[in-house]
Amino acid sequence: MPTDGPSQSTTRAGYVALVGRPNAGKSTLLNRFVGEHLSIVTSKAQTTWQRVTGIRTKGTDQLIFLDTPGLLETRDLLQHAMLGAALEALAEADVALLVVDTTKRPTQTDTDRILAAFSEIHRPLHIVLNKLDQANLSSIEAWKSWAEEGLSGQVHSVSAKTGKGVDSLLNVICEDLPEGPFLYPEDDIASDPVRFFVAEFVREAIFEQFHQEIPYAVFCQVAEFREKQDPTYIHVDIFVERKSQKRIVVGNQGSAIKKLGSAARSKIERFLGCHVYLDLWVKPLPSWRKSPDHLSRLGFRVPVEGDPHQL
Ligand SMILES: Nc1nc2c(ncn2[C@@H]2O[C@H](COP(=O)(O)OP(=O)(O)OP(=O)(O)O)[C@@H](O)[C@H]2O)c(=O)[nH]1
Ligand SMILES: [Mg+2]
Repeated sequence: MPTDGPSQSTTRAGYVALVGRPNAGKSTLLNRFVGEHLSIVTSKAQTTWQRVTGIRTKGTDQLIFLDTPGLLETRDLLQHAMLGAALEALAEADVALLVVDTTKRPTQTDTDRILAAFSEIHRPLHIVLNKLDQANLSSIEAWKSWAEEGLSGQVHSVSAKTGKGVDSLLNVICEDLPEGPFLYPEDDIASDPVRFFVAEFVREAIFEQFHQEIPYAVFCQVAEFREKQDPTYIHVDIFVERKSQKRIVVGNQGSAIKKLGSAARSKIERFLGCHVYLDLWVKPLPSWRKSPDHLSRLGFRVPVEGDPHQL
């Protein structure tokens, strides 16, 4: 029987960028929206270096979430590429989510970096006050006043960690999606290649195990992936900037890399759902964070003069 009113099959689909200062909880929120540990999360700032896509299909709505690196102060070319990735996702999205950490009060640097990024953005904006589970009332109030002064967007309070407030935020975002067909099959939750996630899980294990400069000087790339054998064979190159860093990552008689391999393998096996033989090779690639050639070979989009996605 034909029905009156809007067709039952009207669908909405769109891109939703998660943007904010480093460590605000963007990746935790993406994982919560999607229901899977897709984007790596650590307690250290600047964990996410590239855009990560997570997809959630909910009835007749499809949300394609874009997790992004934090809006940081840029010092080297890698950080310029990271900031560029965040601004590019923001420019492409249909809806913007600004995620802020309410366990800390807003600073002048927060204001400067955020307002600079959002100055040209004329999309529906939701300001997400995150870490509600750990925040004190006065800093939540400080962020609420901050939001009223600087930006026009709906304010929501959530805890990405516990999930509080996340479902109602999701429902509100759906209202801002443009009408249109789904952009991905309904069951898809990710669009990045499996190799990307594998390399990211090794990097997550590095962030957890090492401190000071090592996590920020290391990049991982899958060199070989043989899934037709059991266990699946995966060779990951771990690029470091200096030989001294290689010695730290390998450790005394290989102790550090053995521990790293075991932690990373568990993460990858959980993600792939199969047994894995993980072969980690540590290779010096001098000053890779500053070299346009190395960065583009490692998959970063290197900013050029006059790039619109730079501040
Ligand atoms: N208590 C609490 N901690 C949270 C919450 N959301 C995220 N965190 C923690 O905050 C830290 C940073 O979380 P991420 O999700 O990696 O933050 P991010 O914004 O993606 O950080 P970058 O990728 O570095 O920009 C981790 O230790 C998370 O466990 C939350 O709602 N409550
Ligand atoms: Mg992140």
